[in-house]
Amino acid sequence: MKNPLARVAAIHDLSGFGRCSLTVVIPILSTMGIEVCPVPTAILSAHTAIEGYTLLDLTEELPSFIDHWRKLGLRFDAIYSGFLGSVRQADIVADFIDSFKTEDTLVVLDPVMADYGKLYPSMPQEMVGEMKKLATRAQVITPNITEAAFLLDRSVPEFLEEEEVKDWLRALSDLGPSMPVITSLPLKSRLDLSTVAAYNREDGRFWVTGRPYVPTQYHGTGDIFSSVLTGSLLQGDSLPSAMDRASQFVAAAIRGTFGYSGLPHHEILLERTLKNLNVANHSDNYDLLP
Ligand code: PXL
Repeated sequence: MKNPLARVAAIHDLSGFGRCSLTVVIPILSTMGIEVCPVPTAILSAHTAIEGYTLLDLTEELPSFIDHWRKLGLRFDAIYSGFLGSVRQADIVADFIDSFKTEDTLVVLDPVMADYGKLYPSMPQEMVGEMKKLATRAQVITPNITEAAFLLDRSVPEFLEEEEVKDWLRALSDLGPSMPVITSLPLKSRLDLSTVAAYNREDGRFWVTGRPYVPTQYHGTGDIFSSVLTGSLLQGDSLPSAMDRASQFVAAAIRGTFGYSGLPHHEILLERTLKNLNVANHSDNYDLLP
């Protein structure tokens, strides 16, 4: 039977403090009218940018957890994976995709491992190869520019010309995904914007959108972006519309936070902006990448 509401298996960590991964995936997709079934990869006291965090790796628990879902015969409209608690979990996620993916399942991989030129503190170098393997199974992949560089064995660029962006997107698509999306893109002609670009291999078109750059760094914005993108695609939006909605929402969430002073942990005040996801008339603001 078809699920009455779209249902997503969300394979991410649960960080108790610091709004990222499941604590943003669940509210965003729920607000968009989508059921979220979390597969928690690890439990942390706070995300790994907050000093002193604790991490309980749930690798051992996952096979029986997932086996129960197999026995229940659950069906998913999307499988959306993000931060993994160990390198071994990549094989578990691959196995999950192989057993639950049907012709109609959207597979989204956010290859969470790095930002600002560096791997996250808990990420071993081997995770890069594992994410590459997982990319072969995904339709949509949403690396930031640092993660894209790791996936492609390239160095993180200071800026990129339009033609180079197309080359990066084509190279990501060669790893498997028909719809690669790169965030935090340093596009030379738009360095004043926080830019996102995407490629749809099916029709050969490249897309770009951006929002005025805000001079600060927040954690969890990649998770927010990928969650809105996933929800939007499940609601039937085109790739550029979904990319644009996600970019617009992240920008609104950042501006809803930036005005406050004295927030020590660079956290997005997500709840202030969540209701925007239900605003009826989203006006699309994307371009073809020339
Ligand atoms: O936002 C990505 C992310 C997810 N989960 C954990 C993290 C991070 C980034 O730092 O530490 C635990």
